[in-house]
Amino acid sequence: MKKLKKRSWAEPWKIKVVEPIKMITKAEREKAMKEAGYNTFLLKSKDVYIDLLTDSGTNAMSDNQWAGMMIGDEAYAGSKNFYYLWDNVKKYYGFPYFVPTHQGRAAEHIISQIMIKPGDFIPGNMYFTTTKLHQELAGGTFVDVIIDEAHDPESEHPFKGNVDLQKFKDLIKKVGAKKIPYVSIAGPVNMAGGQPFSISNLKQVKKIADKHGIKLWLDATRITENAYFVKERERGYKSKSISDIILEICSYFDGIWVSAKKDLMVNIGGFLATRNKKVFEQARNMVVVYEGLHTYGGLAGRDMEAMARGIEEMVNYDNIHARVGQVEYCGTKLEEFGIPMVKPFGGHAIFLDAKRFLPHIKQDEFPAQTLAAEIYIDSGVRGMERGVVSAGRDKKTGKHHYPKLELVRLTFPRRVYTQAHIDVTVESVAEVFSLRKSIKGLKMIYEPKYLRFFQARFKKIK
Ligand code: PM9
Repeated sequence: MKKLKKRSWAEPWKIKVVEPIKMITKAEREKAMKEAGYNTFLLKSKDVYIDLLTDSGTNAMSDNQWAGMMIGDEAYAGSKNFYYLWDNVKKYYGFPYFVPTHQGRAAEHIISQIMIKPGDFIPGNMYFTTTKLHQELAGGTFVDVIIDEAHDPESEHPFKGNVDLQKFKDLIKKVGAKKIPYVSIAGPVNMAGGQPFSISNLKQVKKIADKHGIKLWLDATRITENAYFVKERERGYKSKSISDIILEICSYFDGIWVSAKKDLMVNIGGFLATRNKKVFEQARNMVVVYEGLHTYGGLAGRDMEAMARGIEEMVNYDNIHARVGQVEYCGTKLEEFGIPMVKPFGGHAIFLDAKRFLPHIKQDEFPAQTLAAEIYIDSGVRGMERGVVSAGRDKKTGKHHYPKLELVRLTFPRRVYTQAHIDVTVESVAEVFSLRKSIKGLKMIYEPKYLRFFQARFKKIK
């Protein structure tokens, strides 16, 4: 008789509403990909079978969140949903002041414009596309001070999101603390593969920053995942709740910005929150220029209600355990086929290492862009490029940035797909891996000015 080795876990929810999906034929997928210029962002969603493009705004809301949508108070000013959301931001993130925005990058825009002066430098634990662009548009220069291990897909460091303290100190020495308005920390680090920072590293960063009068700001978009990894991996946190860990992390920061489209499991929304009254007053004034009145920030009352309820759900341990567990399930299955990936597996996605997957394709022929397109053609599974295309060009030389990490992200929307969808995805990646030697790279034929990965077009190299 087969002996039970370990007990399985299951998602803490059951499915009440379903949205039909279907797989179109391979010939149709080839045509769709060509028409989309080999850019998965340009595919029509009706042509996608399993959509792992992003976990942003693609989540399944709970019955409780949908019920909340029905009590949306759509008053132009002072909606009751705004006050409920504000209360939850205070309670779960620990900041007294709060400004809603329609999504994360709107909050990044406001914070960058308030905090950064032309000529400033912003150290951070690896760039994120929209964050860095807003810092640059405000006249700043982003400086990567993440530990070297973060750029190595094979390093098994448990906290690859940590700041390299020496790199941070060197920057202060080089440019002077006055030119560093804040340290821009993200947790987990999206572009590094969803890798967390540790609280002990954060405390050390804070100590150096305090000594020089430099503030810390946090991109808390997926902070629940970072808190989960701290609980699992950092000494002293095992018995703490996710909620307590988030509150402790936030206590080291002057403020945060959040894309609510991730942790909060809503389809739209964002916000910034701070303990700095002056920054708050400025942000509250700027939001009326770009988003709408400060009590709705470009959102409907019902959206804010769903966000407020989403915060309460995101801190539920079983929820976050199932979420990260799904990513781990996918990674473990892929490992059985010898697929090269970023290790350890991240919180929101599996990142395929395109450099090792397609070693015969040079980085300026876009291996990750190519791989994302090939997986879609094989099975209708849509992932996204996180490599040279996402990294953009050097502002001074005009040449491509060539990041060490050339990755395809298979991102899991929260509460959307089952293990069977993951099995289909794994088999597709394995199939493409078995045919990898015959795959040719791409040539870029159209490049937009900003965030080119969203809209660039490519053609196949013959
Ligand atoms: N992240 C993602 O798919 C959606 C757009 S970029 C492909 O990962 C962080 C850490 C993010 C993020 C968006 C934003 C911007 C800020 N910080 O998309 O504007 O991952 O709500 O947030 C995406 P918004």
